[in-house]
Amino acid sequence: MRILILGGDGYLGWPTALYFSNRGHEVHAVDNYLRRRAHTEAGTDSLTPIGESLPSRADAWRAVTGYRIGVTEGDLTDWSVVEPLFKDFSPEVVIHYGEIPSAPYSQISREHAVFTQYNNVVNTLNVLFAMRDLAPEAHLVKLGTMGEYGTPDIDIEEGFIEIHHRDRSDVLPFPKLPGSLYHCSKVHDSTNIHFACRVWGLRSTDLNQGVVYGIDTEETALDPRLATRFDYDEVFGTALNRFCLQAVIGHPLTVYGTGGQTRGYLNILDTLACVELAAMNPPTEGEYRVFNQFTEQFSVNDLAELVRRAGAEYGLEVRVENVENPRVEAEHHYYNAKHTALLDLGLKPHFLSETLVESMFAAIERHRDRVVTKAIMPKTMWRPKRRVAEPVA
Ligand code: NAD
Ligand code: USQ
Repeated sequence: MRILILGGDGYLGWPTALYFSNRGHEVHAVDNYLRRRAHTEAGTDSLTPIGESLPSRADAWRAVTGYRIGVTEGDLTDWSVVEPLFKDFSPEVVIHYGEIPSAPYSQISREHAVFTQYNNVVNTLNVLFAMRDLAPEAHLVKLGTMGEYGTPDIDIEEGFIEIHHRDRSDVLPFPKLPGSLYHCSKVHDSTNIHFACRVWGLRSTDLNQGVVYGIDTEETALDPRLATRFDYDEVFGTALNRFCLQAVIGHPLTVYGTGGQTRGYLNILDTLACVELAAMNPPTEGEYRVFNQFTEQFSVNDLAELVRRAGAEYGLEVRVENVENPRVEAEHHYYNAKHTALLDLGLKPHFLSETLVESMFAAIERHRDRVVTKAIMPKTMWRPKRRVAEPVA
């Protein structure tokens, strides 16, 4: 199949490009290096050294395997990039990772919030119009997030819920309670994609993904030049990846608040498997479906305890510290999210284990000299600073 991968230079996009290319698909990857620029501006970098550009990464892939990945270096908010891309490549599947993925980034300032929502919403709108006019039969596999639902006090369904109201009932989108302005951008995307399916007849799978962990995939492990990025800083690093790095460098694990926050998690290997299952089992014309993409749910305390235990086995002395929670989020809450659609399609999950955590310790140790320690502690606060009344002269 002809598979277009948007955000193909990113943590998940690059391994996805390799995965499909390795299975004989024609792959084209697009990126504008927004993520790399955000790190340069903040004085941080991926722990793992990554190829200097998409073309150089694609050259390395060709040298190692003989397979070719096409690339475009361009901004998806720019129609003059998106239109020729769809005209020339004529994708059958569009896998859309190409957004700002960070909740803290969107909470840094007004400018960061506006940029996050502009970037994510506008580039997805461009993709929808390109599909409507140039690839109406293609299947959009869009990366959404479990964080669109928030933590309601009821079970979370996969995208839709049957509501009975004053003697009538209907199946409607599950209510959304996004926890950051980044998560809000994903809700806006979902609304726009659902509209495009209902009104233009497009077909799409919205993958509401949980938090991803892991470093290596079958393909990235073939050669150091094929590594994907791995981030641990407060803005782009995610919980378990951060905890593993903190354990290796002897930094206390940064549990925010009391640590009861519970989320869905999955191994990066399962991200690839889920995206493949979605791509190979497309929805019908006009269908908008939602899969909850995670394999297990954990509290932050569960993760910290697992890393502490694995550290003890590995010979690391791991300390856990409850730091002031920079976010506004429930720390004690009910959480039970359905996630059976991908299992029904055949997903065989890689569950989290001490062995996996220990393999992450080993991979992190190889690059520990690259760690920027000052980027670890959280600085981005969700609540605005209180205004203090001006003293009366
Ligand atoms: P990432 O930042 O590593 O990858 C996104 C890529 O998209 C980056 O390389 C970035 O440069 C590119 N990009 C952003 N805006 C673009 C634009 N306007 N034009 C072209 N390229 C652009 O993030 P990731 O962790 O790989 O996440 C990929 C997707 O999965 C995101 O949409 C994210 O919201 C979603 N997601 C990630 C996780 C996770 O734990 N990593 C969990 C749930 C959902
Ligand atoms: N947390 C800590 N300590 C840390 C880092 C995080 O206690 O050092 C806590 C957070 O407060 C939160 C939980 O761990 O309660 C998860 O935080 P995270 O930073 O790992 O994940 P999040 O901000 O939710 O975002 C990540 C990805 C995002 C994706 C989302 C899926 O960056 O792209 O949308 O996971 S979900 O969480 O389901 O919304």
